[in-house]
This record gives sequence, C-alpha cells and structure tokens, in this order.
Amino acid sequence: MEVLFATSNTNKVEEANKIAAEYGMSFQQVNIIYPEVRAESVSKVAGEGVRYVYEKLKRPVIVEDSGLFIDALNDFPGTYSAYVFKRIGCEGILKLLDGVEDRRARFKSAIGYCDKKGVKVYEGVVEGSIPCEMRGSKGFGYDPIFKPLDSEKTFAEDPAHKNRASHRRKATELLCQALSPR
Ligand code: ITT
Repeated sequence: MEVLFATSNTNKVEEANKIAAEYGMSFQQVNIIYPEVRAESVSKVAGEGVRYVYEKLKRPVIVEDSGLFIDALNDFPGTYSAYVFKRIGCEGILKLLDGVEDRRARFKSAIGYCDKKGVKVYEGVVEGSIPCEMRGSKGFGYDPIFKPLDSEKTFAEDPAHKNRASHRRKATELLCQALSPR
C-alpha cells in the first residue's frame, strides 16, 4: 500500500520508509506547502496540516510534525524546532544550555493521516538528554545533540539505534499497524 507523505524533508521520508517496508507499505513524498498552525502540541499541528493537504489532493496522505522538547528550556524549541534549527542550529541550543545541569529532553513525532473517513493522529516519543557537545555526522537536524536514555551514543553516531528507538519509529509503527492489521 502506498500513501502520500506531504513534506519538504526527504530525511523524514527515508526514515519512515525503512520502517513502513516492514509492514509492506511505502510513502511517496509530495512537496505541497501547507499552513502550520501555531500550537504547542505536535499532534495539533499534524492534524490540522493533514486536513488541509487532503482537501487539496483528495488522496490518502500523511503529514508529520516533529520536534525537540528540552526540559530546562520549558519545552523549547518544541513545535518551533524547524524555525529554530534554521536560525541557531545545534550550536545555538548548546549555547542556551551552557552551564545547565538538567539536560533532559525528548523528541516527539505526530503523524496525521487523512483519507475519506477523516483524520487520525499517531504519536511517538523518545526520552533522552542533550550532551555538552555535538557528536556524530549521520542523520539530520538535532541528531548530533540528542542521546536517547538507553544508549551512550547520539542518534547522529548510531543511526541503526535511531531506526529502532526513535519517535518516528513509534509513530510510524502505530500508523502502519492501523492501516495494515496483521
Ligand atoms: P516538513 O514540515 O516539511 O515536514 P520540517 O523539516 O520543517 O519538514 P518539522 O516542521 O516537523 O519538519 O520540524 C521538525 C524539525 O525538528 C526539523 O527541522 C528537524 O530540525 C527537527 N527534527 C525532527 N525530527 C528529527 C529527527 O528525527 N532528528 C533530528 N532532528 C529532527
């Protein structure tokens, strides 16, 4: 089964497709601009976004909103992660956390799916922490500054572990299980 994936981020599609293949599914990227609502939850952003995109395409489609939520920064950058990454990147986040002891953080992913029956949203979260320096060169975005709880390596150092444990893995699996029950 093939479902459209409305995103400008090819990395997201590649990661989701590795997981979807295990369920005999795949996502086909479609570059369509949709308004991102101002909201504090990734689920709200994904749900509203996919409703808009479905109205344009009238074909089963997903939108994924994701982001990094840092405890010591009151969940910043959260749903503003893409904007913040473009402006200050991983280096800027490390500066904001300079001297901060509490390094706890989580990645969240919400996948909004819409077909003629309506919108469903599937969420995934991975808990971790922000190291004091960037580590690794794989992956994308904030991967060099995110270390999941169950590993000593960042996602950028260990993409195989990211594939097994990520926020995207969890949300994508819930979607695939809902679409192709075994
Ligand atoms: P689309 O909105 O077009 O799908 P985007 O990259 O702008 O693509 P988001 O709005 O969901 O995606 O923003 C999420 C940002 O959070 C993204 O720019 C990355 O910098 C970061 N991010 C999300 N998932 C990530 C992951 O698995 N690893 C590292 N950074 C991630």
